[in-house]
Amino acid sequence: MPPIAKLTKAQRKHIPPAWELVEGRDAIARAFRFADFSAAFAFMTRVALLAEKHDHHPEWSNVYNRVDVVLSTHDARGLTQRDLDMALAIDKLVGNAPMGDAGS
Ligand code: H2B
Repeated sequence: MPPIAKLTKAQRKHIPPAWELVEGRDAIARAFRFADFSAAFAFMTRVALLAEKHDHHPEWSNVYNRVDVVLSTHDARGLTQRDLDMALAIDKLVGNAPMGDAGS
């Protein structure tokens, strides 16, 4: 992958609203909650396919029905357009699924 610039202050206004900045590092996070483990893992499988397609991979953890996703571009040591694209693609996956959002 070619080098990519970190997001400017102006570009950061376009961070999708469901995502929050992580304290202490240049990254964004969103917590998802699902009906059960099976639904959570199905979501992770779909995100994994997206990650391979985008060649951009999340940091995440899963406990039963909860999936915590952190996005940051390791090659740039911070947030880039790749993270925004990935966040939007993940948001699109969950759509309006009733249990797709764990809130904050
Ligand atoms: N994912 C993330 N989150 N950041 C990266 O810098 C990154 C990645 N780089 N996935 C990709 C893979 C790189 O290592 C490969 C070689 O393209």
